[in-house]
Amino acid sequence: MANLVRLSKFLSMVLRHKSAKFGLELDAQGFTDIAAVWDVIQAQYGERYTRADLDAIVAGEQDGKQRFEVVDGRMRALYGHSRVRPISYPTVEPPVVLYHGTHEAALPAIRRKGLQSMQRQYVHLSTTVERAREVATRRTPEPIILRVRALAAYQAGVAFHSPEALHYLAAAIPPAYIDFPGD
Ligand code: HQG
Repeated sequence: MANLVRLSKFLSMVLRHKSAKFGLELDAQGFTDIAAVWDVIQAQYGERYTRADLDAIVAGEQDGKQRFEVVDGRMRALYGHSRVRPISYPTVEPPVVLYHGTHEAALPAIRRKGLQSMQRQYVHLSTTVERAREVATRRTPEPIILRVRALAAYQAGVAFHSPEALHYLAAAIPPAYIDFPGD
Protein backbone atom coordinates (compact mmCIF):
# COMPACT_ATOMS: atom_id res chain seq x y z
CA MET A 1 0.00 0.00 0.00
CA ALA A 2 1.21 3.49 -0.73
CA ASN A 3 2.53 5.36 2.29
CA LEU A 4 -0.34 7.64 3.27
CA VAL A 5 1.54 9.25 6.17
CA ARG A 6 4.22 10.43 3.75
CA LEU A 7 1.59 11.93 1.44
CA SER A 8 -0.21 13.57 4.37
CA LYS A 9 3.03 15.20 5.54
CA PHE A 10 3.71 16.41 1.99
CA LEU A 11 0.23 17.94 1.74
CA SER A 12 0.61 19.60 5.17
CA MET A 13 3.84 21.18 3.95
CA VAL A 14 2.28 22.35 0.66
CA LEU A 15 -1.03 23.66 2.01
CA ARG A 16 0.32 25.14 5.27
CA HIS A 17 3.62 26.62 4.12
CA LYS A 18 4.65 26.24 0.47
CA SER A 19 1.60 26.66 -1.76
CA ALA A 20 3.25 29.28 -4.00
CA LYS A 21 6.28 27.08 -4.59
CA PHE A 22 3.95 24.39 -5.95
CA GLY A 23 1.98 26.83 -8.09
CA LEU A 24 -1.14 26.81 -5.93
CA GLU A 25 -3.09 29.95 -5.20
CA LEU A 26 -4.86 29.83 -1.84
CA ASP A 27 -7.87 32.05 -1.23
CA ALA A 28 -8.23 34.17 1.91
CA GLN A 29 -9.48 31.16 3.87
CA GLY A 30 -6.69 28.88 2.69
CA PHE A 31 -8.67 26.91 0.05
CA THR A 32 -7.52 25.83 -3.40
CA ASP A 33 -9.10 23.52 -6.02
CA ILE A 34 -8.67 19.88 -5.06
CA ALA A 35 -8.04 19.14 -8.77
CA ALA A 36 -4.97 21.40 -8.58
CA VAL A 37 -3.81 19.61 -5.41
CA TRP A 38 -4.18 16.29 -7.22
CA ASP A 39 -2.04 17.69 -10.09
CA VAL A 40 0.67 18.63 -7.57
CA ILE A 41 0.61 15.10 -6.12
CA GLN A 42 0.99 13.54 -9.55
CA ALA A 43 3.80 15.93 -10.48
CA GLN A 44 5.61 15.01 -7.26
CA TYR A 45 4.96 11.28 -7.05
CA GLY A 46 3.88 10.11 -10.52
CA GLU A 47 1.52 7.17 -10.22
CA ARG A 48 2.42 6.16 -6.68
CA TYR A 49 -0.85 7.44 -5.23
CA THR A 50 -4.46 7.14 -6.36
CA ARG A 51 -7.19 9.73 -6.16
CA ALA A 52 -8.76 7.52 -3.46
CA ASP A 53 -5.57 7.95 -1.37
CA LEU A 54 -6.14 11.70 -1.43
CA ASP A 55 -9.71 11.23 -0.22
CA ALA A 56 -8.46 8.88 2.54
CA ILE A 57 -6.08 11.59 3.78
CA VAL A 58 -8.81 14.21 3.76
CA ALA A 59 -10.83 11.80 5.92
CA GLY A 60 -7.82 11.39 8.26
CA GLU A 61 -7.61 7.64 7.69
CA GLN A 62 -3.81 7.46 7.83
CA ASP A 63 -3.64 8.06 11.59
CA GLY A 64 -7.13 9.11 12.66
CA LYS A 65 -6.41 12.84 12.71
CA GLN A 66 -8.21 15.19 10.38
CA ARG A 67 -5.80 17.80 8.99
CA PHE A 68 -7.66 18.90 5.84
CA GLU A 69 -11.16 19.58 4.63
CA VAL A 70 -12.85 19.73 1.25
CA VAL A 71 -15.80 22.03 0.63
CA ASP A 72 -17.39 22.32 -2.84
CA GLY A 73 -14.37 20.82 -4.56
CA ARG A 74 -11.90 23.05 -2.73
CA MET A 75 -9.37 21.80 -0.21
CA ARG A 76 -7.49 23.44 2.67
CA ALA A 77 -5.32 22.59 5.65
CA LEU A 78 -7.46 22.99 8.76
CA TYR A 79 -4.71 24.62 10.84
CA GLY A 80 -0.96 25.09 11.11
CA HIS A 81 -0.41 27.76 8.45
CA SER A 82 2.87 29.62 8.78
CA ARG A 83 1.81 32.55 6.64
CA VAL A 84 -0.20 35.43 7.97
CA ARG A 85 -3.37 33.93 6.63
CA PRO A 86 -5.62 33.72 9.61
CA ILE A 87 -8.50 31.38 8.96
CA SER A 88 -11.45 32.85 10.83
CA TYR A 89 -12.55 29.90 12.95
CA PRO A 90 -15.78 30.15 14.90
CA THR A 91 -15.32 30.55 18.65
CA VAL A 92 -16.60 27.54 20.61
CA GLU A 93 -17.09 26.70 24.26
CA PRO A 94 -14.38 24.19 25.22
CA PRO A 95 -14.71 21.24 27.60
CA VAL A 96 -13.92 21.86 31.28
CA VAL A 97 -10.41 20.44 30.89
CA LEU A 98 -8.00 20.15 27.95
CA TYR A 99 -4.44 18.77 27.92
CA HIS A 100 -1.12 19.93 26.54
CA GLY A 101 1.98 17.74 26.38
CA THR A 102 5.31 19.46 26.68
CA HIS A 103 8.93 18.85 27.68
CA GLU A 104 10.77 19.59 30.92
CA ALA A 105 12.91 22.42 29.53
CA ALA A 106 9.84 24.45 28.54
CA LEU A 107 8.29 24.38 32.04
CA PRO A 108 9.93 27.46 33.62
CA ALA A 109 8.85 29.65 30.70
CA ILE A 110 5.34 28.16 30.65
CA ARG A 111 4.99 28.80 34.41
CA ARG A 112 5.96 32.43 33.87
CA LYS A 113 4.26 33.27 30.59
CA GLY A 114 1.69 30.54 30.10
CA LEU A 115 1.32 28.52 26.90
CA GLN A 116 2.29 30.49 23.83
CA SER A 117 1.82 29.68 20.16
CA MET A 118 5.58 29.81 19.43
CA GLN A 119 6.12 29.18 15.65
CA ARG A 120 2.45 28.42 15.01
CA GLN A 121 -0.59 30.66 14.97
CA TYR A 122 -2.21 28.94 17.96
CA VAL A 123 -1.50 26.87 21.04
CA HIS A 124 -2.68 23.31 20.34
CA LEU A 125 -4.65 21.55 23.09
CA SER A 126 -5.84 17.95 23.11
CA THR A 127 -9.07 16.50 24.44
CA THR A 128 -7.31 13.43 25.86
CA VAL A 129 -4.16 12.81 27.91
CA GLU A 130 -3.16 10.09 25.42
CA ARG A 131 -3.20 12.48 22.47
CA ALA A 132 -1.30 15.17 24.44
CA ARG A 133 1.33 12.57 25.29
CA GLU A 134 1.67 11.52 21.64
CA VAL A 135 2.19 15.13 20.56
CA ALA A 136 4.92 15.72 23.16
CA THR A 137 6.64 12.42 22.37
CA ARG A 138 7.80 14.09 19.14
CA ARG A 139 10.19 16.09 21.32
CA THR A 140 10.94 14.08 24.43
CA PRO A 141 10.74 10.48 25.66
CA GLU A 142 9.36 11.78 28.98
CA PRO A 143 6.46 14.12 28.24
CA ILE A 144 4.99 16.40 30.90
CA ILE A 145 1.23 16.63 30.68
CA LEU A 146 -0.32 19.97 31.62
CA ARG A 147 -3.96 20.21 32.56
CA VAL A 148 -5.62 23.35 31.18
CA ARG A 149 -8.78 24.62 32.89
CA ALA A 150 -10.23 25.52 29.53
CA LEU A 151 -13.81 26.36 30.44
CA ALA A 152 -12.67 28.74 33.19
CA ALA A 153 -10.29 30.42 30.73
CA TYR A 154 -13.12 30.70 28.19
CA GLN A 155 -15.40 32.25 30.79
CA ALA A 156 -12.63 34.78 31.51
CA GLY A 157 -12.47 35.77 27.83
CA VAL A 158 -9.96 33.40 26.16
CA ALA A 159 -11.30 32.43 22.70
CA PHE A 160 -11.19 28.74 21.74
CA HIS A 161 -11.57 27.17 18.30
CA SER A 162 -11.92 23.55 17.27
CA PRO A 163 -11.28 22.91 13.57
CA GLU A 164 -11.42 19.15 14.24
CA ALA A 165 -12.86 17.03 17.01
CA LEU A 166 -9.77 15.99 19.01
CA HIS A 167 -8.08 19.36 19.30
CA TYR A 168 -8.74 22.90 20.38
CA LEU A 169 -6.79 26.03 19.49
CA ALA A 170 -6.27 29.21 21.53
CA ALA A 171 -4.05 32.20 20.90
CA ALA A 172 -2.47 31.74 24.35
CA ILE A 173 -3.27 30.25 27.77
CA PRO A 174 -2.34 32.38 30.81
CA PRO A 175 -0.54 30.51 33.63
CA ALA A 176 -3.50 30.97 35.99
CA TYR A 177 -5.44 28.34 34.00
CA ILE A 178 -2.69 25.71 33.88
CA ASP A 179 -2.25 22.91 36.44
CA PHE A 180 1.33 21.63 36.58
CA PRO A 181 2.02 18.09 37.76
CA GLY A 182 3.24 17.97 41.33
CA ASP A 183 1.80 21.38 42.34
C1 HQG B 1 6.15 24.65 23.95
C2 HQG B 1 1.00 18.37 15.49
C3 HQG B 1 8.44 27.74 26.02
C4 HQG B 1 5.07 23.61 23.73
C5 HQG B 1 0.52 17.76 16.77
C6 HQG B 1 5.69 22.77 22.62
C7 HQG B 1 -0.12 18.93 17.52
C8 HQG B 1 6.54 26.74 25.20
C9 HQG B 1 6.46 23.79 21.80
C10 HQG B 1 0.38 20.16 16.83
C11 HQG B 1 5.75 27.80 25.71
C12 HQG B 1 5.73 24.20 20.55
C13 HQG B 1 1.05 21.13 17.78
C14 HQG B 1 6.40 28.84 26.41
C15 HQG B 1 4.45 26.39 24.72
N1 HQG B 1 7.74 28.78 26.54
N2 HQG B 1 7.88 26.71 25.35
N3 HQG B 1 5.74 29.88 26.95
N4 HQG B 1 4.47 27.55 25.39
N5 HQG B 1 5.71 25.88 24.60
O1 HQG B 1 5.14 21.83 17.61
O2 HQG B 1 1.70 21.61 20.73
O3 HQG B 1 0.93 16.62 13.01
O4 HQG B 1 4.49 24.30 17.79
O5 HQG B 1 4.81 22.88 24.90
O6 HQG B 1 -0.38 16.72 16.55
O7 HQG B 1 3.92 20.38 20.25
O8 HQG B 1 1.34 19.06 12.54
O9 HQG B 1 3.32 22.63 19.20
O10 HQG B 1 6.57 21.82 23.14
O11 HQG B 1 -1.52 18.92 17.54
O12 HQG B 1 -0.94 18.07 12.25
O13 HQG B 1 6.64 24.92 22.64
O14 HQG B 1 1.31 19.68 15.84
O15 HQG B 1 -0.02 18.38 14.51
O16 HQG B 1 5.74 23.11 19.66
O17 HQG B 1 2.16 20.51 18.49
P1 HQG B 1 4.70 22.97 18.44
P2 HQG B 1 2.78 21.23 19.78
P3 HQG B 1 0.35 18.02 12.98
